[in-house]
Amino acid sequence: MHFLRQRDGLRVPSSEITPRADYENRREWLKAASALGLAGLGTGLGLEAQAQTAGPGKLAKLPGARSAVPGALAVEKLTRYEDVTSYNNYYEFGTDKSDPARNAHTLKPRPWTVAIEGECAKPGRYGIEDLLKLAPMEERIYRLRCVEGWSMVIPWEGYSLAELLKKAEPNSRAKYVEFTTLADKAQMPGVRSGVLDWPYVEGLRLDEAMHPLTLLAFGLYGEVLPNQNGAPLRLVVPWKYGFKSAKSIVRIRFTEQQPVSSWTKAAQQEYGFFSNVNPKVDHPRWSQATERRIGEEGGFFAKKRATLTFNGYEPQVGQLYAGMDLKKFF
Ligand SMILES: Nc1nc2c(c(=O)[nH]1)N[C@H]1C(S)=C(S)[C@@H](COP(=O)(O)O)O[C@H]1N2
Ligand SMILES: [Mo]
Repeated sequence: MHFLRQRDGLRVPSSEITPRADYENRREWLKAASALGLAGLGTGLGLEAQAQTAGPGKLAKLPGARSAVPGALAVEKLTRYEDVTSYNNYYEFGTDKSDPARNAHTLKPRPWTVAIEGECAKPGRYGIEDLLKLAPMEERIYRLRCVEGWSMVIPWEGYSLAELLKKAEPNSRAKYVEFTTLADKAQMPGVRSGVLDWPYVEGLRLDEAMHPLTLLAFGLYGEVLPNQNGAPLRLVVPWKYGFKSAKSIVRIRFTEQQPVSSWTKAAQQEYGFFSNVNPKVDHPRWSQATERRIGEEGGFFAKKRATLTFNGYEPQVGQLYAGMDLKKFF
């Protein structure tokens, strides 16, 4: 099924089976909103929260209220669930795009614990059930741009990572946040290969990690994350290349020094610490000016989209990098 999100925030499945009650509710809400002079205020009001992206009914439901965070709802056609869950990068399960969907059934997302450590007043360990209840679940529609030159538009369920980080009360020495993900040979066949230096480690500057758009995701399409997409919890940092969005996180550490990410370790000249999506800074081996939207390929005539600075999130995150030379700090 394809879903369209229209400018007014209405979401219409292409099969045109929008539940009638939902539609009626919305009409009522629009009437009420215009009476109050609220029309055109956009997302995040009243009945918006009722609209959910229909899931495929494969995994446990995980509904999220439509997010009110500015920029959190991309107005774009969603990538099909089938594509989101069968075309993946998750090297712990193999390096082919089809490997994670085929191999990740051995990942055990329960029980699961995330350790919070380092430069903070309240380190601790959180079980997945507590994390699910830590803050209200929101639905966010983000563009995800892989450094390889493809992109998707995915409805995620989760909440701002800041909700969890602030509970730990980072101290004045905390300048960065390091994320470590599971590396278990028993569950992950790819960890026996030397393709990366396991475990997979990523990092963000503290202000990037605290930005409301930085999402701690537990689900997609209204259901819990499929294993291949990083169950039971992962990051989604929409203005950065996909590899910054670490899957199946087991440890979060506040640090004074800039963390060394697995991809930087593998090829320092190719994968910088920031890795903000930037059409003007090419990867040493290929251009980053355009991208291919998964599901839109048209063979020989495939249309390429222009890649946007900060993946289109410049209004929200541009000021984080004011005065920085983005060619140097790539
Ligand atoms: N642990 C871990 N996280 C990871 C990766 C990985 O190989 N291992 N791949 C990254 C890359 S390169 C991308 S593009 C995204 C892909 O997320 P998706 O498969 O859910 O689209 O996950 C990122 N997170
Ligand atoms: Mo990627």
